[in-house]
Amino acid sequence: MSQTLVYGDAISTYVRSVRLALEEKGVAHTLVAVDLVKGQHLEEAHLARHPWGKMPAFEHDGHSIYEAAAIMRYIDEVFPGPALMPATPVGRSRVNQVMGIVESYGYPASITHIFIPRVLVPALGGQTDEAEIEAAKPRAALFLKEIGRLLGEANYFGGATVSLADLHVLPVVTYLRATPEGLALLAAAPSIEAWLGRMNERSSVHAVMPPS
Ligand SMILES: N[C@@H](CCC(=O)N[C@@H](CS)C(=O)NCC(=O)O)C(=O)O
Repeated sequence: MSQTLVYGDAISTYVRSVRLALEEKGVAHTLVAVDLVKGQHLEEAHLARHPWGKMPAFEHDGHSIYEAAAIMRYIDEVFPGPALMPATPVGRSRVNQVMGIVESYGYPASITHIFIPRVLVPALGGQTDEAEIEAAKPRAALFLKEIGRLLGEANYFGGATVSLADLHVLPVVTYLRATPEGLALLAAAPSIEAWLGRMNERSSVHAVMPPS
């Protein structure tokens, strides 16, 4: 039987997105622990899987991939279960656009420059750079505004059913919401708050992102 392996830390947003895709497809997988806080992603064993020193890395049937979006698209195409990409080119372009926004703008603003300095740095005994957070807030606000605009009146980013875009956005917005700055920004984004409520009812989310 072929093994499905995700290398990474359960707290990582991108590891979570990949595992959410596997859960939505109903695919059993093994999470091979790579401790983010201990810096194991920069050790030789992990650099052999991911030369850029990031997570996740993924293996299935002897095929190795890194880059969360590429892994998620592979999962959607290879495994049976509900389609996680829309059937139309317009729908797929919307999903791909939202995934690109997460990677290029949403993650850096929300995680790198707000969640990490506000939550992780002090938890590890460091000093929060308040100016870094202040500077990131307009970008995080624009992220929420744009994904809200792209969601429109739909229940999910790809339309009526959950898509890879929803699974890419969710861990990022969840961590953003765990900061006072994110909570305030989300108060001004009611459609994203409502979407979060829908997403948080899913069994995949309960499996991969237990409330902390
Ligand atoms: N472009 C990569 C980004 C992955 C990434 O940034 N992962 C974070 C964890 S969520 C990481 O490995 N951070 C470690 C570091 O930057 O040192 C992907 O999409 O997989």
